[in-house]
Amino acid sequence: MLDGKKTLYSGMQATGTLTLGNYLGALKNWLTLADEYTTFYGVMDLHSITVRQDPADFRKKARNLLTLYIAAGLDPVKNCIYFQSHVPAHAELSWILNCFTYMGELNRMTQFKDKSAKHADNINAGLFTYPVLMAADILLYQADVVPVGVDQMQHLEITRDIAQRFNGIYGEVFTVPEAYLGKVGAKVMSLQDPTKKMSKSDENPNASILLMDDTDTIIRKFKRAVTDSEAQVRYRDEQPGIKNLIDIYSAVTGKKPEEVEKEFDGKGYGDFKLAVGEVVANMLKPVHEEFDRLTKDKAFIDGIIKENDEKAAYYAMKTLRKVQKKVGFTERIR
Ligand code: ATP
Ligand code: LTN
Repeated sequence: MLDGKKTLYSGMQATGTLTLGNYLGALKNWLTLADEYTTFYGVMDLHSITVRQDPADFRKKARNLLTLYIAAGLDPVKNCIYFQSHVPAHAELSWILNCFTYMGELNRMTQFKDKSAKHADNINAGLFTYPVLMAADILLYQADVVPVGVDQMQHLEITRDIAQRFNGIYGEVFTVPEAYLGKVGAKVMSLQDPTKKMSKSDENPNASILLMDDTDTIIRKFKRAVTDSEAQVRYRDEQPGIKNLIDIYSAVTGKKPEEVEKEFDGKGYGDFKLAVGEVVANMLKPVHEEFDRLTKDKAFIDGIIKENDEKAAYYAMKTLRKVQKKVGFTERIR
């Protein structure tokens, strides 16, 4: 509890380019949370190197992600937006928590299994202990709530288990976090295979709308979206492609699926796809403009980085010192 508010922690890996799925499913929902919570959002660059990165490209992507958080509307004064790698306490607590996590627990993680299959030539120890670092992220800030998608629930569960195990031995050191289930988070599906989620690591460029795609590209990708031959805009499981487009249209416009069905009653898929493309492009236009403006203002972004790094480090250090004392490390002499 900071300033009488509960604490919220979340973040995204600095890999790939954000998709419409990341935006509607995560980022957009973060924008209003600062009123109710003390919020921390990391650019999770320590996690990113569990998969090989090209240094120059990675540096650019990480900074772009932080800039995009702000361009999308996260106020960097109200929200602590920072780079995970700039706060050494993450790596330090992660080591300590490694010693309170069992191999058997980590072996059960489905993300580890998936990523090892995908990167069979680089199954490194970091990939295996990824969830311990994630637990350190969350526990350092004594987070009460963590907004994550269903894919990350298993990691949140292990975070809770580690926290409870540690508290069981040393007393109430960590807040045990809960998953934050906000408004029904849109699950955006691939435009080429509506049974799969839209993902930034999809090889087919037509499957995902990237947050930085221009209007023409967005409209073209929606026009090519895989649908069906029913020729009616109906919200039903039998038409997963159309259902996904209705979900996207609803998430952007705030209209209910029934209202969308009515609006496009009797109209063809071509008209509907164009309309979806247009509302998405219009939603993203101000984000693009703000991103371009912020990218040019190096001094402003640098200032935000410096200020928020310090703020994050202050809170993280408080927890780390407490943990070090509890486990019995010798006190520092100053
Ligand atoms: P990758 O393709 O590299 O696995 P990803 O696109 O799935 O990545 P993450 O970085 O794992 O994205 O997730 C960042 C956040 O965005 C998470 O909270 C996740 O739940 C959310 N998210 C990702 N994809 C979607 C989607 N298609 N629909 C809704 N939310 C999503
Ligand atoms: N593993 C998460 C990213 C992530 C995260 C966190 C999310 C790393 N540390 C702490 C919430 C809290 C992902 O892949 N989406």
